[in-house]
Amino acid sequence: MSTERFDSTITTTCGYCGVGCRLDAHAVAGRIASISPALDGPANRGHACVKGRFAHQFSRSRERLTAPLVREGGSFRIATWEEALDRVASGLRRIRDEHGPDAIAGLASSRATNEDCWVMQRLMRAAIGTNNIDNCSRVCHSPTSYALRRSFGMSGATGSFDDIDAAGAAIIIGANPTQAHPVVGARIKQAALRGLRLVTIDPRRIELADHAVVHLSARAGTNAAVMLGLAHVVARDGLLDRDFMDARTEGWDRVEELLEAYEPSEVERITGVPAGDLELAAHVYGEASTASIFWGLGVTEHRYGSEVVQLLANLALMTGNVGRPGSALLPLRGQNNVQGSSDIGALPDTYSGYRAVGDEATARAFEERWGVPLSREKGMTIPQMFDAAIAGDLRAMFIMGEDVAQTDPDSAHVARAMESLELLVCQDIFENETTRFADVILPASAFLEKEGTFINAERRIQHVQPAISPPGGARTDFDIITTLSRMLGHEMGLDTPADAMADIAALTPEFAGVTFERLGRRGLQWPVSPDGVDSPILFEHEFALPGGRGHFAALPYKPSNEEPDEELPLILVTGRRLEHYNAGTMTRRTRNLDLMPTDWLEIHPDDAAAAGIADGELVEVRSRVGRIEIEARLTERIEPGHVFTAFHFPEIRTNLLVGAEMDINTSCPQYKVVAVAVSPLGRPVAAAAPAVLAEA
Ligand SMILES: Nc1nc2c(c(=O)[nH]1)N[C@H]1C(S)=C(S)[C@@H](COP(=O)(O)OP(=O)(O)OC[C@H]3O[C@@H](n4cnc5c(=O)[nH]c(N)nc54)[C@H](O)[C@@H]3O)O[C@H]1N2
Ligand SMILES: Nc1nc2c(c(=O)[nH]1)N[C@H]1C(S)=C(S)[C@@H](COP(=O)(O)OP(=O)(O)OC[C@H]3O[C@@H](n4cnc5c(=O)[nH]c(N)nc54)[C@H](O)[C@@H]3O)O[C@H]1N2
Ligand code: SF4
Ligand SMILES: [Mo]
Repeated sequence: MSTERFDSTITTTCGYCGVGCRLDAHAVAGRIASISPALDGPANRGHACVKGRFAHQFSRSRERLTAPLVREGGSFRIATWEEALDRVASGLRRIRDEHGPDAIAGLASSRATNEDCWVMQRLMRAAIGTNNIDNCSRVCHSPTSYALRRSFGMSGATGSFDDIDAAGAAIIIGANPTQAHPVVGARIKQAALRGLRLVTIDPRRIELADHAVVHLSARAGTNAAVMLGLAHVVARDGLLDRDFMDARTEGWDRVEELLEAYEPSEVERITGVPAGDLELAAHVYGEASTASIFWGLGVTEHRYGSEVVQLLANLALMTGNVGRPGSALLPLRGQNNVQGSSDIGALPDTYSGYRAVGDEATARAFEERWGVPLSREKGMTIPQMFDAAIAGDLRAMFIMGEDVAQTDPDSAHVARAMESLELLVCQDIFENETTRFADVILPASAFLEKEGTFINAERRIQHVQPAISPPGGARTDFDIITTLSRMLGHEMGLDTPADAMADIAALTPEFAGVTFERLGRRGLQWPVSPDGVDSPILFEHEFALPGGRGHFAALPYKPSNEEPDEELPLILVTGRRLEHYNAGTMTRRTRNLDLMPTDWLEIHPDDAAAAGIADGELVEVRSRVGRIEIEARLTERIEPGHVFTAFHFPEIRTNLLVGAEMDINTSCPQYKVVAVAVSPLGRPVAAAAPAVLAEA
């Protein structure tokens, strides 16, 4: 495409998923005219998906928030920035004075930049005085972060997407890359066509299963048994890398003992995976000279999600498949900047670089630079915040870019929490299910409208640049938060996002050498040394734990406590669709709505027949905590006993069904196993309204 017709072209980073595609955003008359993939993007190499490339019309949707809104009685009215920010600052000040700083909590947005999230966590810690700050990593890959820190000592992918091309074999477990990380999905598919030997593990026959040597259709919730079974066969059949294990690991003895119980036949009984398929998969991984593991939420969003990630790390340690090109552990981190929002410390228990808030030396360094005393107490996680709100202990929440009322589990419980707050401030680009409960709504800017950095799933810090300006009176997240901090008496002294990166670099060893100039067009993978050298591969010579060794974890399989029974005989699995993104606030305001105007429930023909359900029929789905209505569609690509849907449409309200079960170590919700009953309603499905784009 010729660029002569555009007023400007800016290279920036996609604001949807964690692949981190570099995009050329072309503007005409202050609007995005088109987006094309940057040829030199290190993750995307000239490719992009239907979201990054085409889903940009939301930026000038007539429904964008362009002025602050304040609640007056039962409705909202437009307010000046001065009035709205005054209301926020005086409300926060009053609650802090009357109930203490821990009566206030904030959420940083993993859709926003590192610099936005940095000032947000600094607002909570330094201006308010609490560690009550969290981000959506809690409901996503917090188990990955926890487990990688325990097994290896650092919370990030051990390699890069380029490892796809150097790998002889790969396991993809609980991830659906062709839908959720499409450019990586395409790279994996291309590699498979060239000979990469794939193992896929999923209760659904995902697209990449068609390119796999073997697909293991394990029952949802049984990943631990599958991983222990694979490890059993690797050990039994002499596929261990003894040199690597001796030189670089510890804790094998207890694992070796544990593995005895996981004979393939026993694993078949627990998981439904045929013993022969399990053995084949173990050999595909164990015999390759380079082998990588990719995983997603089908691993983490479970009661024992963090333990399963430790078992993935075990398998890599047993075979020496870590720290080399082609041998990587690659968690497919979800949001464009969920890696970054966590790295920079928008978490209740850690400062940037995952250093504990109780660590005296770290806390002192922050106090010295910021000039205020800081709390040594861990703050609340997102689910703890909701419980505390209902109990009356949490009085105010400041939510920047997260639609908790749609996307967090047990929507009825979340709604109760939101209603219990004295003050709810939402800072977003659209009204959403959560802003309904707000007292003040602040209009912010989307990724196409601001400067900063995102960190993708391969730890790559990439530059984000504005292609257009914010609409109407909307301001950048950075501007709003730093202004508010000033009003609360903490002047951050950060005029630009680049200043915030300097603050991060000064306080965070992994970011020591990061500046916007140094990022260039390819970005830098942390840790970045003071002279600017980055780290595409971690743990080449030693792990980041005391003593330098990787840690085996002896963790047995335990069943989830959300087992189906006679009343609720099916397992509901929830996840993603290609065309839409999470709460859908953005993609539902683009032509992607034409591609997918509404959602449906996937059900196996055998289960449908047993329940008397025809293809296309409206059904009721009932769980222990809620019910929804949705159209059923029959498919043989799902394992009998399971049904599947996504959560992108507020009118469907999938999360009314999900209960309070969560990962035992990180409180990541168990979105992936919900016992349900499905029954026909005998009413026709209402025709979906035709997509109308309200562009301003
Ligand atoms: N199009 C699109 N892309 C997105 C997003 C989006 O909303 N839309 N969201 C982004 C975000 S925030 C994230 S975190 C990522 C998520 O990316 P993924 O983790 O790939 O996405 P999911 O579809 O949630 O889940 C992946 C798979 O896990 C499987 N699964 C469920 N339970 C189990 C189990 O017990 N065992 C095994 N082995 N598999 C299981 C499901 O069947 C599903 O196919 O995607 C990101 N990219
Ligand atoms: N049933 C079920 N539920 C799930 C999941 C599942 O697998 N199953 N997955 C969970 C996971 S992994 C995740 S990550 C969550 C995601 O859930 P959310 O984080 O709630 O979803 P998003 O749609 O990504 O975006 C949140 C909000 O950010 C706003 N926004 C976008 N960009 C910006 C910005 O630059 N600044 C500001 N201030 N706002 C912005 C959007 O308009 C939107 O309202 O959903 C979780 N919910
Ligand atoms: S793959 Fe992810 S980062 Fe790339 S264009 Fe699509 S949504 Fe954006
Ligand atoms: Mo996520």
